[in-house]
Amino acid sequence: MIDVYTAHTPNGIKVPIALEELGLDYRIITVNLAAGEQSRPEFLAINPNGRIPAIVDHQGPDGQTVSVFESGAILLYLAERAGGLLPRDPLERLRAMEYLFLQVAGVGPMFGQAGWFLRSAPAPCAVAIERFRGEALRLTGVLEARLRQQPWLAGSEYSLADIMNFSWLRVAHYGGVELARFPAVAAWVATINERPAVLRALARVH
Ligand SMILES: N[C@@H](CCC(=O)N[C@@H](CS)C(=O)NCC(=O)O)C(=O)O
Repeated sequence: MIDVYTAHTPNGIKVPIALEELGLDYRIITVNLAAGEQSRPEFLAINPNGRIPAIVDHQGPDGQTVSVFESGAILLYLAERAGGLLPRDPLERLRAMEYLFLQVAGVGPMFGQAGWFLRSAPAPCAVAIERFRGEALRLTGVLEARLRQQPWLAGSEYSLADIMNFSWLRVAHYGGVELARFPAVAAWVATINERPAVLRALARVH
């Protein structure tokens, strides 16, 4: 059994989706972000960075209990544990890694900051909105170019790279990005939205 500490946010839905796709048993433990539960000592013992998602796998390496934080690390751990969501073809595997790290280092931070400055900043800051929304738009263009060439980010196969990026692009409007301008990304989001594993995962995360 895998305990998933999470909430219904772009980063928070990735792990349940991956677990559903891989057919692994898991239990959701909702972290109330508004109440600051991510900063409590018992949660910091699992993720010293104080962010969701994090997991505790009670059947980790050598049967030991292990905790993992950072969504990219968690999805790689789960993919290797279950033997899925990572292409076997070496070139496609490499592409999956590229788009996984593009999400972690680019798409997530840029959309996150764009959304914060657009919606939550205590005072308007036009230069920050221009910078972060501009980067979110540019990165969506990178995904658009890839998805015009290939059905999935790794290439021919759905992978953890799609789950990572989908989780942000399905709420692209949060970062001020209209998907009508990016038809290949919009079609890819719509396709992933209908996957049974995605529907099951979204119904379980609150
Ligand atoms: N790079 C991290 C980002 C995690 C993250 O920022 N999670 C947000 C929710 S989407 C969070 O926990 N926010 C709580 C806070 O800011 O205090 C990952 O991919 O796991």
